[in-house]
Amino acid sequence: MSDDSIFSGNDRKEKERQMLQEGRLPPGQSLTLKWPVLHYGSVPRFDPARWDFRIRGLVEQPVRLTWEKFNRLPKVKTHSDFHCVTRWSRFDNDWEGVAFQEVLKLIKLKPEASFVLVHAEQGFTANVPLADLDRDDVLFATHHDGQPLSADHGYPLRLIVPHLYAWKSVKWVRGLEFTQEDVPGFWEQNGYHMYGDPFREQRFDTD
Ligand SMILES: Nc1nc2c(c(=O)[nH]1)N[C@H]1C(S)=C(S)[C@@H](COP(=O)(O)O)O[C@H]1N2
Ligand SMILES: [Mo]
Repeated sequence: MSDDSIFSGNDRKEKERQMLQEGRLPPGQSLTLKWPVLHYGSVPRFDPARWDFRIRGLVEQPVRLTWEKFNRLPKVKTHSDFHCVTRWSRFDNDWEGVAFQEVLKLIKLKPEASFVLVHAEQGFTANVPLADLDRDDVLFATHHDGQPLSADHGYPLRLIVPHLYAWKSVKWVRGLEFTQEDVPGFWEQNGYHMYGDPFREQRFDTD
């Protein structure tokens, strides 16, 4: 983004140069202090009475959690950077929510489970290897920088996978499907990379 008033042009360029050199800013990214909104489709409405979180696929027993149940799971706080494939990065985000590893405790995986198709409202999906979710910085966030998520940033619940491009950080998340093979999600079917490591610039399926 080129219109952050808090950064004057030279300060930003200098900081970007330094952060790139230190390996914190991925190549081809610019720093933003704002938080752009990006998604396909419209912002879904949240109905706590009908919302559920479903875990299925290669699990011994499928699980369905109501909002009340999900929201009562223990919470954690994390601090991480966020990198969008459209070339902006937002540093130092404070997230609060339910750790992915907390949700894993609710199920017994079948040994073949190796990938996850993350499901959201309106049929949106994203695929992530299980090992990339089973990390202590991955969570289902309810809060950002001390505030409840706004509707357009994913309220009431979004996934945060800080080490991959942000299209894997699924907003309005509603469930997980464990698979043996890597099944392409929404953006992955539309030309984006299957894995999406920002530090290797894995933007498109041709990268
Ligand atoms: N459900 C859903 N989640 C989504 C998307 C989407 O289209 N639908 N877009 C992704 C993309 S491309 C990005 S960059 C981030 C943006 O998150 P933000 O709008 O909170 O900045 O959300 C991701 N999560
Ligand atoms: Mo994105």
